[in-house]
Amino acid sequence: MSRIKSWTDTPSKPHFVPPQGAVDSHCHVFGPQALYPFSPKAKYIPEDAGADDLVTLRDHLGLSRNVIVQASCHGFDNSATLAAIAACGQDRARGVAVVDPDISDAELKALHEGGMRGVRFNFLKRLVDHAPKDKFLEIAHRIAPLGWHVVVYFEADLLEELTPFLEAIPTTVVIDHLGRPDIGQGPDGTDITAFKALMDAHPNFWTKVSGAERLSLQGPPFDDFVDVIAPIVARYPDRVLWGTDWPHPNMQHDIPDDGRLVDILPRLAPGDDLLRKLLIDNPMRLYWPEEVDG
Ligand code: 0GY
Repeated sequence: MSRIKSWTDTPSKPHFVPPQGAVDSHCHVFGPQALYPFSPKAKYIPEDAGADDLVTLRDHLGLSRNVIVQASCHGFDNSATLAAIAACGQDRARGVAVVDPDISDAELKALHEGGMRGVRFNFLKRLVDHAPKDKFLEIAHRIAPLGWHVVVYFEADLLEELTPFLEAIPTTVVIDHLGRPDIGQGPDGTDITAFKALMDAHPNFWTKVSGAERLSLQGPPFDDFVDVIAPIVARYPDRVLWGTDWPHPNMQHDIPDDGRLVDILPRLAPGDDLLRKLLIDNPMRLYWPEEVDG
């Protein structure tokens, strides 16, 4: 398998200046392979994208903190993500782990000490071979006492089938990239309507209003994405997160300019109040609760 370079080394400087303390709540690191080899089961093998590059990007974009989500190419071995959290410092980075269902309590505790605050369940067949719901629920019950939450990644065609499983999760549930709706259906389309019904019915469900570069049919400046997703931010202001998704796993065409992804923010969340919730208050509650008053 040849290694994929899925990001640009020369992102533009955003025109939009994020508020001080803004969190990139969805990004990843890859390797470096020499230190942290990729999983034999990886569905793609990326070029190295480690903590130094992430910090350079964070500062370039005017962001303050990162939530580093374990990428599928590293399987159940969270060492690369933990090393990146340590390199950034836990005041600047926290993480979301992917764990073997047979993980021990001691290993979960070590992940917590290393800055993990959630676990991710991935249902994309092109990324993982197995997504055992019964095992995932066992894990969800075991991480609940740590104060962690569950992150789920699925596509819109699975929403209905997965709903009973999602409802059985005892923690906050964060849905990656809005469950990947078909943006081309517009703001009242079937996919986003079903997604809103799910969010309306479950106050413990949150979502990441990220993935414009994957979901938009039009590309920059992502007007179609903004038309469909800005109403979601307005409807659930206290249950939304945003992230760059750098280094954009698996993307091989139309590699996004991260500066332009940041430039969507004032249109996704118009006004200081919404922006502050999306970029600071909401992620701080999930990832740095010890810094949140009350
Ligand atoms: C994402 C996207 C993807 C990949 C992964 O863990 C992963 O490998 O998350 C994808 O290919 O859609 O946004 O994190």
